[in-house]
Amino acid sequence: MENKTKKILTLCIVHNHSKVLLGIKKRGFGSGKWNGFGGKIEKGESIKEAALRELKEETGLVGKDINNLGVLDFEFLGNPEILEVHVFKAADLKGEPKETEEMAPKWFNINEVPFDLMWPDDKYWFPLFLSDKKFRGKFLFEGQDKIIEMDLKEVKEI
Ligand code: 6U4
Repeated sequence: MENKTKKILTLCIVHNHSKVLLGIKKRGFGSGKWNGFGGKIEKGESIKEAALRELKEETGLVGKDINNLGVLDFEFLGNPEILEVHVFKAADLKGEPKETEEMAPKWFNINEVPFDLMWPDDKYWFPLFLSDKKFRGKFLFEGQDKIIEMDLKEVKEI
């Protein structure tokens, strides 16, 4: 892990009872995949502020009590950068999301989450996320579709 730089990213998923809000990413890293909403931290922002800003930019929805449930490290073979993704839940958030330049949003029933069209790590941590468990994980990828090593655990505190 030495000599690796870390890039902090946010990921926020709206969870209203039996539904989650995902967006299909129209451009950039992970395009073509269904995912939560998020991105990079801007200067002077906390991670939570960045998560709220990205949620608003990408869906138009204004959250307030988002909960940090997970931290996931992603490493890619041949790439010295580690992505540290902070996963947040926005629960019971009212309003209809709008499509933006980056994402097209859609509500999914929690029994019909499209794992085959998502980042391959999502199927592992989503059950913890849906049941409000806190988690930490590390995933080593080859390309963007294959996990070579993983370690995921439920934790008491993030
Ligand atoms: P911009 O600046 O918009 O071009 P872009 O390269 O599109 O940036 P960005 O900022 O949207 O990337 O951030 C990538 C998003 O993808 C973040 O919300 C984190 C999320 N993400 C990255 N790897 C992931 C993974 N393995 N599983 C997952 N989400 C991931 O569920």
